[in-house]
Amino acid sequence: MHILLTYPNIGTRNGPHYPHGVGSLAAAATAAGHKVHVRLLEQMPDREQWQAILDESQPDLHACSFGSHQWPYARELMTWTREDEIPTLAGGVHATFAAEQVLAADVCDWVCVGEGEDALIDLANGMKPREIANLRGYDFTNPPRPLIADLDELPVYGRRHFPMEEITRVNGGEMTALIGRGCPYPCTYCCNAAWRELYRGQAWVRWRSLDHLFAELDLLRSLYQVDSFYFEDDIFTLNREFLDGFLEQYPRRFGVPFRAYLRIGSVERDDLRRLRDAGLVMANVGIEHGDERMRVEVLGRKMDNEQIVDFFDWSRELGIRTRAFHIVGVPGETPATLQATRKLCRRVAPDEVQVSLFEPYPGTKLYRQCLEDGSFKGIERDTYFDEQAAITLVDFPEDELIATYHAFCDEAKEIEDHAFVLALQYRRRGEIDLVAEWSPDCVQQMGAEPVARKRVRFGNDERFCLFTHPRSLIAYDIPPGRYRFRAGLALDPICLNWGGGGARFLVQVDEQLLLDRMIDPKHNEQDMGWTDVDISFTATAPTTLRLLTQPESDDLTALWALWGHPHLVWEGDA
Ligand code: B12
Ligand code: SF4
Repeated sequence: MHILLTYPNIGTRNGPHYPHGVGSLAAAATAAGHKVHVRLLEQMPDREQWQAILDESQPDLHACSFGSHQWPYARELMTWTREDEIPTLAGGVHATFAAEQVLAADVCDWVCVGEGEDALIDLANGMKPREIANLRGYDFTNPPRPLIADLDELPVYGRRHFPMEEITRVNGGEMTALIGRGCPYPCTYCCNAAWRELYRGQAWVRWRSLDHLFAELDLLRSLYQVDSFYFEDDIFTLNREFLDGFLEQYPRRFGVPFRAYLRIGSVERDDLRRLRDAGLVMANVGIEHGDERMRVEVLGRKMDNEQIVDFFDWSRELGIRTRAFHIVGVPGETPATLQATRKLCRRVAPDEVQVSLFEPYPGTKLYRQCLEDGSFKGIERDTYFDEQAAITLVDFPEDELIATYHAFCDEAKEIEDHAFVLALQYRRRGEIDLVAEWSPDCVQQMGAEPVARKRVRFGNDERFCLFTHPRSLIAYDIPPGRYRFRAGLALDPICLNWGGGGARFLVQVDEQLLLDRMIDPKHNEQDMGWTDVDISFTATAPTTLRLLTQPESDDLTALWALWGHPHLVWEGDA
């Protein structure tokens, strides 16, 4: 059977990514002998474009996967598919926990409640829908089937139905993977508690074996350019036995950096050190709320502010970058409690700050509560980074909440900048670090984009950089002395797959040209990564050191030049 698997990722602001659930369905259906066509939709097609997709794949079945924010798009796509009389199955987290709503819209034939691999295969194999466990129709609700207890039974899959080259390219060479499924914590805003409830009596939290995981990572590395991995599981460190094995074997077998989600309270400083030594370069963590009472009583997250502060301090000391998530406008929020979140965020200064407006997801405790107390407005938002709140708050007028949310988002940029400087202080190398010494006053000329500071990594080599869009001129006043100027020159990896040419990097002291170097990795492979330069010079009087970048040609497309860890080493008096 030809199965068209679709995943609308429209309006989420997430960018193209590999959806693990859809991948697992594609792998399972293919292994069962079916012909799978996957379409990841980043923009809503119009009716004609959708028809072209249907005509191209000629599906016998349309299987659509979506979360709550994407339900309105999925609804439209399924309506159009039905006009062509193609049977349609809806599945995923929204269909699972809002099955009534999906069926009430009357846009598909069946809904899959829960894990979908075997249900999809049964349907594709021609079994009667009424006999397929997990399926719901308009006049029947079949019993659930057991969870897949052993995840190693699932195929090791090379993701060939997905545009993986494009996905890894736009994500800077990062390849995502899962080490298991599920999370055991009771957070009231998250679907994990709902999944656990659905599968009560069974082990919702499961892990793959290391062998199964590593076989997948090996396969992915053999098929695609993988510079780092990103383990997108809810919490990476839950299974200590798995973790110990991973930390021991991963660096030897793979040796590329990785990123993961951690939970404050379930990792100590030494765990972080071991993770860092194995390659963890970035930890994603939920702070969610700064008011301890709200965090525990409303969100169901048992952790105190002291633990949160410790976690960020440890990470900074160990050189692990952090990305922290915050939710604003949760039930019971007041201006004072939101202020507490901003205050804590400022205190811990994550390297990346994400602020979102609360959304009550079907199946969660807070969803039920917001329905019962009448605060749920019932609006459809395609993202939680929105201009509208999903619920009405008694003590926080909506216009004030939205204004404070925006103020927090603006403040987040300042916090990230502060985090950059703090991280730099820990990592400071070289006697005069020109990234640390930099201020906007040093910029005497800049191109289409502002000169800024940025952390950039090629493989394992991350550097604090000056980021410029040629033509640019950055100047520093320096005292007399004998110096060495050292830096790594590169074009930002995010521009490598675009057109355009290279950049010339020039260093001048006292009008004397010390360096004139062209870097053009788009046409010259050996310019990929950092090109290190080391130049000696003497300044007999106070002088100006100038770092210039120039475009090679008039084509300035994606020409982002980096001075990686530029610094001066003091070698003595002139
Ligand atoms: C990894 C992850 C991501 C990744 C990758 C997304 C992905 N789809 O893989 C990224 C970072 C990109 C992401 C983004 C977002 N995420 Co997210 N994410 C997760 C996480 C942690 C794991 C998802 C996963 O891979 N599970 C493992 C796979 C195997 O399970 P699955 O996807 O549920 O699929 C199975 C079944 O649902 C079913 N199924 C799925 N689709 C279909 C279709 C058919 C036809 C059938 C038959 C069955 C079926 O079968 C699959 C295999 O068993 C979950 C939390 C969780 N534990 O589920 C949150 C979660 C899915 N995310 C969530 C949210 C809110 C988001 C964002 C909106 C956040 C944002 N920044 O805007 C976006 C939305 C992106 C999108 N287009 O949907 C919510 C969704 C809540 C909801 N009701 O919609 C969750 C549940 C977390 C939470 N808060 O509770 N996410
Ligand atoms: S710890 Fe994270 S993934 Fe686990 S239940 Fe809480 S919010 Fe969900």
